[in-house]
Amino acid sequence: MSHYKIIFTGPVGAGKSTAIASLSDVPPVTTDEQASDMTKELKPTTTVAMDYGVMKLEGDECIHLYGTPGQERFNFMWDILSEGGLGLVLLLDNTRTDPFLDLHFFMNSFKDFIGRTKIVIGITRMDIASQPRIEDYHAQLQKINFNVPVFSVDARQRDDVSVMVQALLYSLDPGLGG
Ligand SMILES: Nc1nc2c(ncn2[C@@H]2O[C@H](COP(=O)(O)OP(=O)(O)OP(=O)(O)O)[C@@H](O)[C@H]2O)c(=O)[nH]1
Ligand SMILES: [Mg+2]
Repeated sequence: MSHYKIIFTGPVGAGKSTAIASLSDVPPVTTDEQASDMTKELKPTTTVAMDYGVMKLEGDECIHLYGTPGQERFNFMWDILSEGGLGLVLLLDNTRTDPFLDLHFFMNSFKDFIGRTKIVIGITRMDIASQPRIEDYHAQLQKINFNVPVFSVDARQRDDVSVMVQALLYSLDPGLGG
């Protein structure tokens, strides 16, 4: 039996907990607590430690899905959760004030991890804000010499999340994407 671990990260409200819940084949573990400060204007709860879910593949293989808290004050969890991870899903909320700032912030925060693994990026809430466009994210990534797949995803839609994760798995091991 093979086990693989991938990490979901990104800013508050990008949809990490939602995406893991959409994808998981078992009831997800969440550590959401009532939000305080600015976060509660966005949504009632926020992840304080981690999310966890499992995606079953064909045969005995499964992918362990770990989500980080978005809030920077819990960033000590980012390294802990990344340990042993094979790939990263970076979710960005297109309605945030400056999604490119978020992009660069997370690419920099996870640069060591990204250096050793593979990454895919999912842009959420494009139904609410259609700008910036996917090609604008590609242009930003080119500036920092990254060629990363970028998907438009609604974290509530299992199929959207699944396509993005399959692309990541395929880039890790063409036998896995299925
Ligand atoms: N309209 C719209 N809503 C979305 C989309 N993707 C996710 N959401 C909603 O956005 C919210 C995301 O919340 P969470 O999943 O808690 O976000 P998170 O990234 O885990 O946030 P933290 O744990 O606080 O860092 C949920 O209410 C989702 O239903 C999308 O593409 N469009
Ligand atoms: Mg969360």
